[in-house]
Amino acid sequence: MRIGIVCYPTFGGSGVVATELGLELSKRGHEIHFITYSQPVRLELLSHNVHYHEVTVPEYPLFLYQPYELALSSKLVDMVKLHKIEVLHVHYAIPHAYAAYMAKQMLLEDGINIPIVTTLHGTDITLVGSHPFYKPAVTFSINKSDAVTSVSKSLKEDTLRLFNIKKEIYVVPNFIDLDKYAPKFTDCQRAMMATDDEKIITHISNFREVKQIPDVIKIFYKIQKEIPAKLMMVGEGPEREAAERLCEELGISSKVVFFGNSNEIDKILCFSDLFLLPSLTESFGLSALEAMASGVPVISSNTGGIPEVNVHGVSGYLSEINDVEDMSKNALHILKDEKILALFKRNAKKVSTKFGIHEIVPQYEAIYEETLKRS
Ligand code: GMT
Repeated sequence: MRIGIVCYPTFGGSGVVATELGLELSKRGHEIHFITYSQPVRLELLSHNVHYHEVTVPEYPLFLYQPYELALSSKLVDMVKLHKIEVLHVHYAIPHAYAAYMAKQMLLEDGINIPIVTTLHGTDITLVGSHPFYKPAVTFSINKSDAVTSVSKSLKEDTLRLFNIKKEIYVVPNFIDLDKYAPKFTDCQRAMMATDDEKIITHISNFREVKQIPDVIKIFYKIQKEIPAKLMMVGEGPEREAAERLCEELGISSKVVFFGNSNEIDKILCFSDLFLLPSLTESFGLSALEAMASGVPVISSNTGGIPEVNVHGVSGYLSEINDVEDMSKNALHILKDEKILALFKRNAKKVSTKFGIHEIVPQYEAIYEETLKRS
């Protein structure tokens, strides 16, 4: 199939999933066209069946807000016609599902009926999409999609609760290329980060409020009071500066490394002992899955789709949101005993195999085929 993929090209989970999906589909023989405003960060290699088309929005002083949706829908029309794209798969409803619907209508004028598959990722529903300013447009574009998928059961329930949805929502969980996380680094370069007796704790996110960054620091503060430990903070976002200040106030700056955004999280996870994800809400928690695939147990909040990924008492522990005390206690339970740590590491890896790329991607292929048959 010739498939157009629309996504945010940044480090966020939805863009990562869309990119990994496109790359895997290309390996399975499909022709993939990424259509977005810059080359997706995980799209390192373009090949004969992986193409990238940039959406440019010319600046015009009249506009306070440059009309990205308009530029995107026009680009979609042009690319569908030029490359004979058969299906459009849009990741993150806002504004992608809306722009795709407009493109579909324009293409119908030329006798082309392109199916639209919309994948809901989380904040497009829970934090942004349900805002009254966006809700009618988001509801409309979900209902007008030819197929709708969500990355967890929890997100499906949230969508049905928050919007008046008339379409079936298929749950297609996020996935991971387990081969990428096979223990291929013989030298993990752990020694560069910590001494042998120190445990390495890691957090990876976009440092937004929803990630509860102060909780990450507070949990680590309690851990390092009991055992030698280092904290790796990976990612960039609005809460980073405050987090660095909090580390200073608590006198733990020398034990915390802020990496910024990284394309090499597998290398960082390779030397990590524990992953922290105390989010307020999380439709899936792709970073937790990436940690588990590297054999890193997860201490997380019990919210949204996280319990569908992190199995309590097996791959890690779940606690109530903001229960720093419980999360620290669970973290220390795992970290203090080498045998328990080894068991949780093995378990985390095992649980992650439920989400292997080769199991999940065919589910998307089946959805594309079904929408094509109907169009
Ligand atoms: O986590 C974020 O804030 C980024 C956001 C995104 O769309 O890029 O992530 C959402 O989609 C990911 C991929 O499906 C999920 O793993 C994340 O749980 C989800 N984030 C939230 O629901 C907060």
